[in-house]
Amino acid sequence: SDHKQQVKEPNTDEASVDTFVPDSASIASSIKYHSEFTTSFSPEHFQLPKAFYATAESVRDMLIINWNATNSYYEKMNVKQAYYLSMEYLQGRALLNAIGNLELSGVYAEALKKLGHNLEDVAWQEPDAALGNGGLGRLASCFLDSLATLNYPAWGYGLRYKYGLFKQLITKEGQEEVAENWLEMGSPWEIARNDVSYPVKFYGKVVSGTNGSKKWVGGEDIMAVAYDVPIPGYKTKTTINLRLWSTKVSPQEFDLHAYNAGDHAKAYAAIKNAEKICYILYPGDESVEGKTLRLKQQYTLCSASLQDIIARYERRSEEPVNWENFPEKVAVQMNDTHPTLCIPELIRILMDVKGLSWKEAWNITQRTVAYTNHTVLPEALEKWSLKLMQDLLPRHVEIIRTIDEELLHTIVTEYGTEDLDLLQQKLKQMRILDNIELPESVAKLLIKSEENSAAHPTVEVDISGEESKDAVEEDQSEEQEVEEKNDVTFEPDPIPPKMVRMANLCVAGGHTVNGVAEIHSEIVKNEVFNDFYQLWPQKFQNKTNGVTPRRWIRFCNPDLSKIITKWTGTEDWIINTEILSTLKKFADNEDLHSEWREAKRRNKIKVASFLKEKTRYVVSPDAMFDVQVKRIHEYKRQLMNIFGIVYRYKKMKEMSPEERKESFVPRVCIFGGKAFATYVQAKRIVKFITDVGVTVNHDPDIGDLLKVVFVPDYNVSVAEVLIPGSELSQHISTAGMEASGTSNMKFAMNGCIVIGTLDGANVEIREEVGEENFFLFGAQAHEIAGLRKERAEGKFVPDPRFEEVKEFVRSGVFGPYNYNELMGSLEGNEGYGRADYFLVGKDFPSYIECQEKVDEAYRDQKRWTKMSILNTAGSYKFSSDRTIHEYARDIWMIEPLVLP
Ligand code: NBG
Repeated sequence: SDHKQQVKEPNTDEASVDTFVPDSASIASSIKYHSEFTTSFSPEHFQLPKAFYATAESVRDMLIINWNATNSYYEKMNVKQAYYLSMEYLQGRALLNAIGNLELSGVYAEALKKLGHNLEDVAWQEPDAALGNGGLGRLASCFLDSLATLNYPAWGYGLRYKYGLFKQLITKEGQEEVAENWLEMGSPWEIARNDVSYPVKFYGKVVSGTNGSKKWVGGEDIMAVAYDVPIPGYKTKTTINLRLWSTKVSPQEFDLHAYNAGDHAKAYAAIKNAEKICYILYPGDESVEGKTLRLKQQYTLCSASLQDIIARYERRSEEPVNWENFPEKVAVQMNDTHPTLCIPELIRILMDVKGLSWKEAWNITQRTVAYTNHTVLPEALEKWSLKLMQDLLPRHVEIIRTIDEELLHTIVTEYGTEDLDLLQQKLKQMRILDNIELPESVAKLLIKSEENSAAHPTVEVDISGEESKDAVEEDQSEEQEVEEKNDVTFEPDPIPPKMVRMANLCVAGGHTVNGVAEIHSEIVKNEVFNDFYQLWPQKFQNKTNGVTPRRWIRFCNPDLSKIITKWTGTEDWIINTEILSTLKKFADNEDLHSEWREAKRRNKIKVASFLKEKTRYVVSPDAMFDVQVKRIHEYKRQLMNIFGIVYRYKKMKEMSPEERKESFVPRVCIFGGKAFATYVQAKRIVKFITDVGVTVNHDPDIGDLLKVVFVPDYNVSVAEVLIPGSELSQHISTAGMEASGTSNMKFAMNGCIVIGTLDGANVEIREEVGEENFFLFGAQAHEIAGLRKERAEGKFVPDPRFEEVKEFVRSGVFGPYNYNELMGSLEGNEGYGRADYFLVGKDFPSYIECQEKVDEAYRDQKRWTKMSILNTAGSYKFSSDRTIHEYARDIWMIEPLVLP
């Protein structure tokens, strides 16, 4: 009841004096205005697409007012700001989120009604902005919402890809990709900032100036132009900025002479060359061209953002600028290794442009940047060819060499030269540069101590001056020799490729390294970066991920939200998710149970009609909705899920109809997710799931007892429909492989029960919701290495049920497609290398046994509903508000700043 008194009806009495709260009439007239003067649609008609753009324009007006107020206030107060640099943002749709955060949903619905439209239909017109691949990009977007809501002075920086993540079609052949032109009609949310642009250089060479200064000259110049996207917070005026860079030709590069002389192709080439940098999210990087483009993208993000941040710092500083103070005003967070070039770029600008010494620049940089690791998959830890980087960014490679040398000296100091083998091993493992001669200053030390192994040489750290320059030149000439030799002999290259290890650079250059869930941060410390952890234990932290409760409960699940507000007595849970835990005390309340079940059922009906529209499969809302939606990847083990379904199907087929009904709870098994376009095995998995669906869904023996549906084109908006209507949610990765997962949090918040392994954030979810409200199975992270070894030595004896499933698939029940390769990956047949690397066979028995427990729990609807309530009640920790508070306090050292 305490809470109840605090509940504020939106837009009633106490709108503060300086805030104008629009009513539905004024909104309707704003929408009408924009439909006439702003959108580029037929003037006579006010149909849905136009209604969306006109509505969005009217919201944009309000966002811009707050966004301007926020930016001017930051400028005036000159407080420390955090900058989140990310190559990906998975924003999804913005309309309902924006009016929800502005608390104007009701009046907007009314206004649109007056104009003959329904708000929900209008909202569905918006293209889904997918400037990201999956969890990493969606996390960045959730963080922006929390930063704004909590009034933290912070901005996001990213790239404005013309084509976001591809659109997925599901055909007879499986997944097909088509380009997603989300900007086709223009984006009403962005503000083109033609007044904010910076030059970005590629290629060229480094020349020495007076007293050791360096200058990067020549090469190719492009312009990065800012597009600003206002990000409104919930129930606050604070509206922060997401600044996305687009690229265009720099005026000097456009060859007017060539154009006038009729060589149009030459003149256009420069335009294309600049613009193509921001065409596509994550271009395939198999080819040399693709790699260069990706590196250009990364550098564009880093260079333009840092130039912008530095310009702002200078503008807000008094003359002469005190660079030493830069980290007191600026915190830069690198979202994974993709923005690692921030480190050498900040050093370059400070040294070559602002005239600081190496020592000063290196110190300021280390105090400014921090790094978040999002994966332990070795193939995902970025490495760049030194040659490619040397060509594209010659000055940065010089700087990276110096950082590498500095690091080597630190390692020598730490380990001493007594145990030379140990030292050599550490140097090799921890270096930023892989397969590259040691710089002379370090090599000398090693030789000296080898000659004089009894003595204890003092280690002199000398990285300035001529020595390092010599080392650079020597290495370059050596590289040339190698190339020439190869040309003549045609022998396969015996020399391992020279690479730059970006993650090592991040750890050396950042003041903090964090993992994204407790178990993941332990793996980061004890395995992935253990050498560094031993050297700098104080750098390592954990920041368990979170998701925004605005988008992921309040706006996507209004029915459940009403119930939560009613039973907790307040709407404050939307900001203060701890309040959700008060639901615990009503976990057995029958009234709550029936309301809870009703809401879930309404959401399931929405899912059913969505599935019908997208796939034409008709499913019953009385069945259990069992969902696995995420990127398709072998480690996420969609294969185990579908094998479990095949096992269930086979058992059903062996039974009489009565027995069948007795033994199984009816289920709708829903899959969704995209496979990377060149990831063949993942695409086979998609094809297999859809084939199983075709057979099972048309089997008259089975009816509503089992349906298997693959939802095409899974994205943020699809998640917003599926999650509220799900009951069981699968997070079944091989333990130790999923850094965190974030959809597991969204499902738990919406009262779904997780079936999962002890991996990523599952571990913490289970802790919070209680082990009796979580379906656990499978091997644990510390057992995996041993199990793989056993597997490789041929000692693993597969469970007969697993063999049975494979046999059944091979018998051709699911159509003529040849699944040999798919099965081969599980068996390690010739040509399939690592046999069942993700241990599907090992975990299969405990998985299907766990699924039996799921059926049993579901049969008892009272028990299930209680579990569901306790999942929502226990999910409060997983709000991205909590995560952002932790980043602000422990890494960025920033304070909230509330607008007056
Ligand atoms: C992903 C992990 C997820 C994690 C998100 C957000 C990458 C590289 N990593 O487990 O796979 O939840 O990052 O941290 O996309």
